[in-house]
Amino acid sequence: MTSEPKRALITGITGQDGSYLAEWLLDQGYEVHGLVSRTSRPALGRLAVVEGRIVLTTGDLLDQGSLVRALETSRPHEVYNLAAQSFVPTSWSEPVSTAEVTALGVARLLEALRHVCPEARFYQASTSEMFGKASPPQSETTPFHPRSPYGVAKIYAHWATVNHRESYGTFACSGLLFNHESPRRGEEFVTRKVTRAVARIHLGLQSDLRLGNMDARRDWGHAKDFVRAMWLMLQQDEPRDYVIATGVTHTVEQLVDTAFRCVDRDWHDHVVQDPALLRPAEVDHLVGDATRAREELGWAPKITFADMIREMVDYDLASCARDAQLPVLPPTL
Ligand code: NAP
Ligand code: G4F
Repeated sequence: MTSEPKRALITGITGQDGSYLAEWLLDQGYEVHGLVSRTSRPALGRLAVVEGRIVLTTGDLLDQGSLVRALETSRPHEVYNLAAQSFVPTSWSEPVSTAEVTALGVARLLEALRHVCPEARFYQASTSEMFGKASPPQSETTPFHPRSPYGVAKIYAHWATVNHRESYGTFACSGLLFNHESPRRGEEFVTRKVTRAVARIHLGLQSDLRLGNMDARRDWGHAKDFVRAMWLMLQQDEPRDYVIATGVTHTVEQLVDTAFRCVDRDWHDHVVQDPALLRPAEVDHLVGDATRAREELGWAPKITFADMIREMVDYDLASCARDAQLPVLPPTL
């Protein structure tokens, strides 16, 4: 007798993490459903790797009825809420729409969950941006001090998740994830902006790279490692919140240096610091203490920072050359 597969609904499936999580869950034997908006088409490219193997449902965190319908259709055992307005600078230019999606969107989804499938397990994509100004290393017990409207919205979503668990006994977890990157990272985030620029400079398609604060420190891991942690949280006996981080921090300048070295170039010849790219308030230093995740989930990252940057530069070299119809030359030529 064959048992029915577990079903998961992923919001934000067209994003970086959504695509890796969909792959991971398919590998675990899940039936994977994804929430997409009517305007998601440009981002669907990330899902090429899982095309034909997932079920897409239209819906939006701004629209309560669409969330109810998505849950009724997919009847999930697990819901992963990855959808958000996730780019920090946009949260200053659009603080209200950021709050509508990133904060209130979670309240709408939790309410829908409570009525349609209260037994489903729930994962909320929380972030190290919530720690903001708090001194490193940051752990589950570090008090929040957000430095952007995005961080503020994510704190609402975090507490909405915790409160839902405490009020209704929901199996709801908040994953406090530090920065994680990959070749599927959006091009506006600093790692991908840098690796794409390195590729384009090496191919002669661009001469310089404009950046803001190069002193900021981030704890950068690989998205592939981090989505595994999301899944592990929902497989435990009891729901808890976990910091997920590598415990290793680099400055933006070290990131830039690592990426330019991949093509044997000196970043000083190409990088221009642009005051227009500085933020109204900065998060200076993030480094996570993931002891709880290591001890309770058995989670540890497998991919190093240097290997990840190399993978991203190689990917961007190939894709930029393909787009420009150029041959890819070895870095030393
Ligand atoms: P991402 O690439 O920016 O993806 C965001 C996703 O949210 C996209 O699929 C987007 O869909 C969807 N979305 C935006 N507005 C929506 C709405 N109104 N209704 C439904 N879906 C909507 O983000 P990511 O890097 O994969 O991150 C995943 C989650 O983890 C986010 O919540 C982010 O805030 C959080 N997080 C990320 C990191 C990190 O370092 N990557 C660290 C901590 C936490 P379309 O583009 O198709 O509209
Ligand atoms: O890559 P970033 O834009 O990521 P940020 O702000 O840390 O946020 C990301 O990680 C969070 C987890 O901590 C997520 F919750 C969030 O959704 C997002 O995925 O910027 C990283 C650092 C910042 O200090 C920024 O000031 O890089 C600095 N930076 C310097 N020049 C730049 C640039 N960032 C961007 N995007 N573009 C620049 O030109």
